[in-house]
Amino acid sequence: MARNKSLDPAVQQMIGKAQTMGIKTVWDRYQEMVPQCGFGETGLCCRHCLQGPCRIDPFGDEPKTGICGATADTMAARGLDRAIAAGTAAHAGHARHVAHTMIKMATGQAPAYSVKAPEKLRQVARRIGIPVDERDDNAIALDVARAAIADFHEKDTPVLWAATVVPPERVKVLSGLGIVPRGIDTEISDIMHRTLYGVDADPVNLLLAGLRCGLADLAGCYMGTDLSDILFGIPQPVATRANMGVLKADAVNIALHGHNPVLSDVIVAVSSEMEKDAKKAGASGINLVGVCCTGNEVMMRHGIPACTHSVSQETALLTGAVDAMVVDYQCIMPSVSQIADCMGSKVITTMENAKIPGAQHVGFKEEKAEETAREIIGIAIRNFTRRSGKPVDIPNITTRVVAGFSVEAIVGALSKVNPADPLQPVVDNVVSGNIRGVCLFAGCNNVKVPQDNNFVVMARKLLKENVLVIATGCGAGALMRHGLMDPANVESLCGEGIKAVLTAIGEANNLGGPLPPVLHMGSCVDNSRAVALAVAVAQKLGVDTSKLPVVASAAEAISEKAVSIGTYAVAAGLPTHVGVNVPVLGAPLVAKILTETVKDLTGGYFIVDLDPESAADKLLKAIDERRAGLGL
Ligand code: NFS
Ligand code: SF4
Repeated sequence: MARNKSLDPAVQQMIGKAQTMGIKTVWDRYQEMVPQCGFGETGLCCRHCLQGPCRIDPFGDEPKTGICGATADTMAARGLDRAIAAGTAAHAGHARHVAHTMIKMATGQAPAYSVKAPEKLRQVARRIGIPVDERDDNAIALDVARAAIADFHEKDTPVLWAATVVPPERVKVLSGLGIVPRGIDTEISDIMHRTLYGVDADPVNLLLAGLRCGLADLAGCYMGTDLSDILFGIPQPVATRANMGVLKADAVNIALHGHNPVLSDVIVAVSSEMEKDAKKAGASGINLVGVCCTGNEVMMRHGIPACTHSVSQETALLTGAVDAMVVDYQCIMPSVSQIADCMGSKVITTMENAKIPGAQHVGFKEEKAEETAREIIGIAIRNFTRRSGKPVDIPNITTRVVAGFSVEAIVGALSKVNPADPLQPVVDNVVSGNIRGVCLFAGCNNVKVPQDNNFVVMARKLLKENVLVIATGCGAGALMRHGLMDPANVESLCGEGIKAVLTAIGEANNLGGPLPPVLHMGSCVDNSRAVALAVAVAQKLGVDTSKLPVVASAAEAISEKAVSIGTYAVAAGLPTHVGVNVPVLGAPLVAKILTETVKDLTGGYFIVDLDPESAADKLLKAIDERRAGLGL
């Protein structure tokens, strides 16, 4: 039974435990919600004004428009736009938080932070036109952070973190469509305006604005990655482990959950100095583990092991071994505080905009980052004292993971193969067919899909077909928990071409074996790294990104952030698969534009397919079409 909920044996074990204990999880709550509302599911309900709610039945004799006259296509396009705006707002909030931290760092108000990657600081500064010669780190960082803040508001020039991160040819295509963003917040606000009662009713116009907002989301993500790399370091390959077996019965286990490294990175930094306090409390030490994208951030930069991801976040607490789950914002189910209560764990919220009833709140200020981090670790240690001696159930399951593949790390590894021209081997292997194409797996696990099933089935199939697979977010989490980031599995998982490529790079870097089958590029904001890689390869080949044999998949998406990311993937010209129903399918024109017509505009398009086998086939077909277009 548990298998139709999750493919992960550790999660299955904890679902069994929850059932025995009579604790409800996300899977139970889903069952109680079924059947879900068909109007909402197909995008045909609207609550944008107080005359509503309105719904349209695509089959029956009921009204074909809302009370104001909005058609199915208007409703669905408005709804989708609002999802894109919400996702964009989340990444924007994240990026702005890092930018403010950088300003405080550069002006001496936040001593816990410093410039960890001066070379990246200069590279970013140069890209956005900030002088670097003979200037010290803090002076440049202050200008970069101020330029970042300026990108949120409308100005005479386009958003820097959008217009400078894609090739000029792409900017030309996007400006021709009028979809280069003018300010990140401006675009979010524009969507809220035009989707208001009685404003934009034209589905095409609405969707174009949605694409522009999607590109504002690319800017937020890219900025989040750039500034985090500068403050916390550029990820480099690191060996670690994943799944719930990384919890230790005798240690103070702290699960870092959410998204922003601004707090979690400091917790990692001060945890070693608090080891002695943990030992005094009778623990073997402090054991930090990651959940969701905060987990990805600290795994990429510090090799912190990952406990679990996305839809299974509650199961981490069901082990009874987590002393504190420390959360910042985004993707944190409010249910965690109830489950923590049952299990004697503590959920600690830290952000002013993300409090959860039943959780303890420790407000985080960058100015006092280390003090807050110590306070949080102290709470976890005290909770360990209460838990100590009580039985825990830690599934004895882990997988080996090699992570840390920033673009810089990939280029670094490639430069051992060809020091003069690191990207040439990629081009050569694409031309020879050793690399048939590239697929990015991104986004969440959704309760409507047996957890990890779509990711694992699709990635296995594509690897056999010699597609280079990269991953971010909880998609990366899914693939790592099933061994797809363990170099030892290259032999069994990969087709001959990809195997040869991963092995050659591994050997040139003296790794004693290949790179892992799937390259972990980071958290969801780090989908920007995938864009950066695609842009670098496109420029090397001298073609636009829409010509590359590169595809993307949010195979088990949940969050509105996955919607905004999918939108910028399409705006960047990529065929983009979504493995769950998107609430537009009741609107024929909108569905057609997203899956077909948009191809003529940006080159990218959505593929909605709930079956992972046929979805993989469609992505392969898209890759082969692109190869044919390049004459390969
Ligand atoms: Ni992405 Fe990361 Fe995970 Fe989905 Fe949530 S943690 S930002 S939205 S659930 S992948
Ligand atoms: Fe109904 Fe129109 Fe109001 Fe939406 S905006 S709730 S369709 S009247």
